[in-house]
Amino acid sequence: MAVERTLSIIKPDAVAKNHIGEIYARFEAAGLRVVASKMMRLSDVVAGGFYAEHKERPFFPALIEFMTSGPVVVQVLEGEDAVTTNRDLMGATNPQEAAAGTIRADFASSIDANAVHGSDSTTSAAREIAYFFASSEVCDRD
Ligand code: IDP
Repeated sequence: MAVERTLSIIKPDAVAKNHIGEIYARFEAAGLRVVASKMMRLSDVVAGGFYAEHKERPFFPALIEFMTSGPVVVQVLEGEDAVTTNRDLMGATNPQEAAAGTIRADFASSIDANAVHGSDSTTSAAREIAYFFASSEVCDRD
């Protein structure tokens, strides 16, 4: 296993329901360290650029409307196999299909409002981390 970094977003529904701390506790219990973090409200342009790969999908307008509906918390997580570890913690995209005990099973209400984002590969992680953070904003914790 290798130490990796991954980009995580606590989406507007989970922020509105005040689940930030509970979600951070799950990252930490799984051995992931927060090495960068900020709360922000995404503009249409920033949310659209982040999800550009989904631009032609029918759910894209609803996705952008949702992601801009309230503040999000964006973080870089670091740890052994961080990309897969975080995806396992998150559970399936549709919370009705997410395994018991995952973040989406416990905190998400629908496929639109599904509590968290996590990079799906180390390649995506590198792009997504650079999208939100300057390298000076990501801290070494060794
Ligand atoms: P992921 O977040 O599990 O990686 P992606 O396929 O990358 O899932 O989709 C990005 C986001 O777009 C999802 O988290 C979800 O909020 C939304 N989404 C994906 N598929 C659908 C759909 O079929 N209907 C509505 N929203 C969707």
